[in-house]
Amino acid sequence: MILATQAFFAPESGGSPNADNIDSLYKIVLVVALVIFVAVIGALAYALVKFRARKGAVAAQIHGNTRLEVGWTVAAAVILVGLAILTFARLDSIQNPPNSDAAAGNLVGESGELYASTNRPRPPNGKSLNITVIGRQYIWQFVYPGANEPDGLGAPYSYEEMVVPTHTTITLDIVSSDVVHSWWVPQLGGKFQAVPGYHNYTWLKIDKPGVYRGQCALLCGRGHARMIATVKAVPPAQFEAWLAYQKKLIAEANADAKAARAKLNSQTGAGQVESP
Ligand SMILES: [Cu+2]
Repeated sequence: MILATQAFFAPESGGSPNADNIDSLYKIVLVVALVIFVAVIGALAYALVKFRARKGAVAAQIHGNTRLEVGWTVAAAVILVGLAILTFARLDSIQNPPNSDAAAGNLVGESGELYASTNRPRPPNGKSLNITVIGRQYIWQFVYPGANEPDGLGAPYSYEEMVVPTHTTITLDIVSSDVVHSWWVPQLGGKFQAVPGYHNYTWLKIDKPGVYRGQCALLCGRGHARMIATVKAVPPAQFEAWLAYQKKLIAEANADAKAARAKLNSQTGAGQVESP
């Protein structure tokens, strides 16, 4: 019951520290707001009952109460400033990733060596596993480190399901190849838009192996509802094996396509397929 109520009133969390910090910040604001709500509604209900219209009773005529008015203005301002300070104090742990744990794998490298950027969050030691998240109508593509060429060619990729190693700081570079999409796996942190021609950055760090689900959070066309996102966290060794296998599959598929192309190009006459 408590869990169900909590899930209804508070953001999802439990996957990554940034999501946990958003969740706890939300709950602090919620508790403060609840206390004020109960006090105000309680006072209102008390006044309604106590001073309700009665036969023969004459209402007292009150013209303001300076002490009370100054009191609730100052109290509200103090609460507001308090919450603002708390929010800014917590913002750092939401925006900026921590270092990977000692249990992280070998694939952790310098994060974001390709482009210098001021708004890309980095762990204190600058090392993370950087994954490019590409939104396109209507599927998410994930490009992992491990390119054969410096220009990124030959990098392993996957669609729909992002596989990540546990205990590792993952930085995400979110882009779009067509229209604006929105990357959001609630248990793993905040929502980030994938905007064509623009890079958005966030991060995640998962300690528990498991599957975390999300969905494109911005109406991006008629296939939007199918644009689901899954993040699967596995132990680092398993991730490295998966990545190597994925790379092998892609290399094999490319070799097959190359052979098929060569065969088509060598054909003449009616059998040759011309490009339209
Ligand atoms: Cu979308």
